[in-house]
Order: sequence, then C-alpha cells, then structure tokens
Amino acid sequence: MTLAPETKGIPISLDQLCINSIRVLAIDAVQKANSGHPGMPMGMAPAAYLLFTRFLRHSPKNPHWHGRDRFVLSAGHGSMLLYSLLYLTGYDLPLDEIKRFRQLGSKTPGHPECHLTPGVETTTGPLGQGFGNGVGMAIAAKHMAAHFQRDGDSLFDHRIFAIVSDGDLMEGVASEAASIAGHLGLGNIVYLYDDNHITIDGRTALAFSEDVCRRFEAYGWHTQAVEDANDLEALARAIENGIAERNRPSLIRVHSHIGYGSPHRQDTSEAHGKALGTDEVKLTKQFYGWPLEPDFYVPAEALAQFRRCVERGAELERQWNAAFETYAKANPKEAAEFRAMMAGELPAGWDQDLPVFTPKDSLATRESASRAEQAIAKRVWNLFGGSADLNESTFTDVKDGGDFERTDYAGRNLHFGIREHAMCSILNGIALHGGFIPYGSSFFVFTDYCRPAIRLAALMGLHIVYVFTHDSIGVGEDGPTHQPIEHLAAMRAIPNLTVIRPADANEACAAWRVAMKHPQGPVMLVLSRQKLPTLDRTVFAPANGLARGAYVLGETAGKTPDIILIASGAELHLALEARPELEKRGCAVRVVSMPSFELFERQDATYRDSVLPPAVRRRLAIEAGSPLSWYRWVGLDGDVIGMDTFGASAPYQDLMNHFGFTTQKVVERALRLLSR
Ligand SMILES: Cc1ncc(C[n+]2csc(CCOP(=O)(O)OP(=O)(O)O)c2C)c(N)n1
Ligand SMILES: [Mg+2]
Repeated sequence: MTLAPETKGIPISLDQLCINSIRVLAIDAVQKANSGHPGMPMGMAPAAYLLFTRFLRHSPKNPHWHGRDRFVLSAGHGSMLLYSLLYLTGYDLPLDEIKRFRQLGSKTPGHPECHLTPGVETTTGPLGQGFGNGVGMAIAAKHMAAHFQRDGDSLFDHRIFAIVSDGDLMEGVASEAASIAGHLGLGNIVYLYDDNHITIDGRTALAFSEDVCRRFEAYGWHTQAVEDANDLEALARAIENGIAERNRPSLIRVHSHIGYGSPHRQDTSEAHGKALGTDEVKLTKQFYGWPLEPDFYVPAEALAQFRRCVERGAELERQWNAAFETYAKANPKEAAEFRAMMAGELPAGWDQDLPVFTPKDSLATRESASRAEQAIAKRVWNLFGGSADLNESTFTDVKDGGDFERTDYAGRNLHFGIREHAMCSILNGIALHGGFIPYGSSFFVFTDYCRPAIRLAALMGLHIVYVFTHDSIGVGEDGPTHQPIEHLAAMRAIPNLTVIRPADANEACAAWRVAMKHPQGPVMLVLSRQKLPTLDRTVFAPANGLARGAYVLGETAGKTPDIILIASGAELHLALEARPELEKRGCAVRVVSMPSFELFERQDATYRDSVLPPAVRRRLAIEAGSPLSWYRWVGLDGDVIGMDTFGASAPYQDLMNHFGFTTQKVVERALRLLSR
C-alpha cells in the first residue's frame, strides 16, 4: 500500500480541506459512537464533495423544494458521508447531531432514514434498495415532465444522483432495476459506483468478478470509469458527461480506496464497519495534515466553502420559482393541478364514479377492485403504476392510459416486466419523488419477492397501493407454488402496513376508497381470483364498515350472541351460510366481517368492544391462510379454521372441500366450540 502524504510543505487546497472535513467528521463520529462505517465516506468524500457543491441542484434550507435534484446514498452504511454533507452544506442538521451519531433519539441513525433527517431522500441500508428507489424517482420525474412540461421550460428536468457500492451492485434488486432503467432510457440518472474492491468478507475478488461497466452497457447504460477517486478533474468531467447523456442512464465507476488515508486500514475490509481506534484516528489525521484536537474540527474556510451551497441553492430556487410563475401564468390549469398533487390533495369528486354493486353481480374481488380503480383513475391522473407482467390476472392497467415507454413517458401504465422486487423498490422511489400515488400489482404469493421493499415503504410511511390478487388456495389448479398460505400473517406482521382483504364487490370499492385516503403508509389490497357473491346490503350492514377494519355484518335478533364467527375475504360467505344452520339449532350468532386487522386496531376500545364484546368468548375465525395472526382476536376460548399446509393443485372448489372450507365444517367447528 502506498500512501502519498499530501501535505509536506505544499499548502492544502481549499478543495482538499473540504474533502478532508467530510472524512474527519465521519471518522470522529464513528469513533465517538464506537460503531459505524468510516471506510466508505473516507474513500468517496471527493466525489461527494464535488457533487454537493458543484453539480447537485439543491437548496439546504428547503429540502422539499420540488425542482431539486435527488441524491440517494444507496450504500446506506456510509451514512456518515451523507450526514457530514448535510451538516456542512447547511441543512438543519447541526454538529451536535453528528456528535450524537447512532444514539437514541438523534437525527443521525445508523443508516439514513428519510422521515427523520432533513435532506435524506430515502431510507437506505438494505443494499440495492436505494438503487431501485432512484430508478423510481427518475421514472416519476419523467412522467411528471411529460405531463406538465411545455416548450422550452425546464421546470421538471431534475436529475437523480446516487452513490452505489459493490454490495448494491451484487444485489438482485439492483440488476432488475438497472435492466428496466436501461430499457426505458432514463437519461436523468447519474450513479457513481464506489469500486473499492472491498466488502465485509474481504476482497470483492472472492465473489464478484464481472466487468461491471460491460454489464451495464449491456443493460443499455452509458458507462465511464474514473481510475482515481481523488482526481477531481476526472470526476468532474465524468459527472458532466453523465449529465449530458440524456438518452441513457449513466454509471460512473470510480476506483476508490476504502478507508483512504488510514495507514493500517486503507484498502482492507477492516475499514468497512468499525471505528478506526484512537491511535489510527491520530495517524490518519496526521496523514491529512489535520490538527489532532479538537475532535469534529472543521476549518472555518472549509465550512464557508460548503455553506455557499445555501446561497447557491436559494438562488436556484428563486430562479425555479420565477420560472414556475411564468409557467403558471401561461398554464394556470396545469399549475393548479401541479400544486394540488404536490400537496397530496385529491381532485374534487375523485370518488364519484365508484361503482355500487348489487346482489346480481357475482365477481371476483380482483374484478370489482379493478372497476373501482378504473373509476378513480379517470379522475386522478397521478394514480400511477402497473404490474409485474400480470395485467391479464390483476386487471390493474388503466384503460386507454397508454404505456410508459422510452418513446412516451406520458403513458400511464408502467410495465415492470417480471421484476417484482424492483417494482416495489421503484414504487418507493415514485412515492418519495412526490406528486404521485403509486400502485403495483402481482400475485399475492409473490409478496415473497417484494417484501424487503414493502417493509421499507412501511418504515418510511409512503403512500403506496399494492394490489395483490390470487389470495389463497382459491387460486386452484396452479397449486401449492402459487397458493399463499403464510402471506397474510407475514404482511400483517409488518408495522404500518395496512392489509385489506375485502369479502365482496362493495367491500372492494370501500378498500380502494381507504387506500386513496391513507397517506401515512402503504395499503395492500388482497383480492380473490374466484368469483364471490355480492352481499345484499339492504339485509346486511353497509360495506363502508370496512373503513373501521371490522364490523358486525348481521346477527340473531334480540339476543346476546353465543358465538361470533369472524372472517375475511371469500370465507366470510361461509360464515354467513353457517349462521342460519346454527340458529336452527338454537344458537345466537353474530357474523363479523374483518377485512383489515390494522384498521380495526386503530379504532377506540369502545368500538372494538362493540364489535367483539369481551364477554363473548366463543369466537371462530375462518380464513384460508395460516391461522397464526388470528389468535389475538379469537382468544384462548376461540378457534380458527385456517391452513397449515401448502395447499394442493386442483379445481378450487375441490380444494375448499378438501381443506375444510365448507359451511358444514364451519357449523361443526362452531358446535364443537359451543359444547366446550
Ligand atoms: C441486503 C443486505 N445484505 C447485507 C447487508 C450487510 N452489509 C452491509 S454493507 C455490506 C457489504 C459491504 O460492501 P460494499 O457494499 O462494497 O461497501 P463498502 O465495504 O465498500 O463500503 C453488507 C454485506 C446489508 N446492509 N444489506
Ligand atoms: Mg466495496
């Protein structure tokens, strides 16, 4: 390892002071916390410095300014790189927060979390996700520009920059996202790849030997290489070229040194994920020509140089606002629409075409939900999404909406291809970009392929609608590989994800209504493949009870119930059929429709007790999925009819009989419970 001391006798340039300020803040913060990842910030500080001070159009005092370029730190473990930049360039992230890196209640958590820290565009850490999020942001920017941009104005041409690491590029989700980004020709993307040859286990050569640039060229990307991460000229030229390339996304491979400047840690995996230690901190600061005291030292001239971003950003913002005013004068309708969608407002009358179904209609909920979605999409153009090659089955494509393609970014229907994981990561990016209510669809069983991104959507509190169909063994002939079993339980286990499994067509409409008005987190609609009866709402309680998560659908008049039958989705109809059978035997029965645990949990105790009175302890839940999540609601004196195996391949009616989802079985189990 050769380290070329930069300081001997030569005055350190201002650029160098700034770059080393980033490095030293990262080193000191990790050292103080005795936890974190100093190596990557030390290696990539020059590129990050250039980006934030020269290329990224951002306004530190207004992190939500729409016209800003987006910066994604996909390698979220390098969080101190981002926190240093945010502090230095003047975001509302004071030095004290840097000193509280990784501590309880700080704005500097171990990995960047966008809902906590001003200037953090997305929550990253699970490698590959940031890569996909950036592609989503780029898609959103292109769609918005295609919709709003009029000749000549450049209001909607912001760019998406990211730093991605070896780990990011090894993860499958990044390959999926890179493939679709290249296919779509997203020229508003410029990603810097931190090619430092090191991951946690050691040299990348242990597990990663493809030619990354050639791989990305094959995806349709524009690629460049910078052989020395400290060569600012070369970096600047490459970034300029990347920006100038308008028809392809750009990847700049930057050969860097993890832990740059640390005599014993540079270019080793030891620099990746732990504090350097006091001795090594000292040696490293000496290498940078840095004073050893105090910690967190930033030279005044370096800070001043960074803080020029504040005025620069304010000026960019002023120009943008002035251009927007001109635009608004010429295009008042569009400007009003833009402001409303950015504020998250739904247009007046957005729900007035929602269908009302009658008992004559026998529809799968995927079908009724599709009709609801079409009715909404007609009035809400910024409902924007698509499916992972399953429109034939999920029915989510917007009729006459056109396809989002490289030749037509105004097209409303996204075709993710068979890339469920990237689909969900991209949806996160679209939501983070702002202005859209993104949705995506596939088979419910393939939430397994989406889960990491869904979890992050829930963590970030993003307004996204998932449409997952083929919700149970009701799938039928496709068999166990396609039959969700534990999936409802798994999705219900994700905090802040609202899962809704409607039981009939009108509940499906009510579910879409909830989904549109739930900005605080993602909503997942879980829909049937098979046809279901539409309940007669002149006999049963209205379907808008769904909004409260669970509601009493019907019960034996004038009596305290002996038993409560609770069900979601298709199985609700079994409970309804069992009720008269049980009444014939003298039992008082209440039937509760429970399409959403999460919505029900959000109700007050009075309402919850009115639906599930604590005194009524005999409760039977029926759902064609793992019983795991139901025990909370049925209690120790209750029972669950569910699925404990992977299902089987057969016509779905045969499966329902075989696995005990029949009226007769429900009656039997209810009687058994009553006789206990
Ligand atoms: C999906 C996922 N798997 C594993 C990890 C744990 N992890 C954090 S960083 C890392 C790899 C580090 O290598 P690289 O991406 O090259 O970063 P560098 O060490 O160069 O900073 C791993 C495996 C993770 N954060 N996300
Ligand atoms: Mg690496």
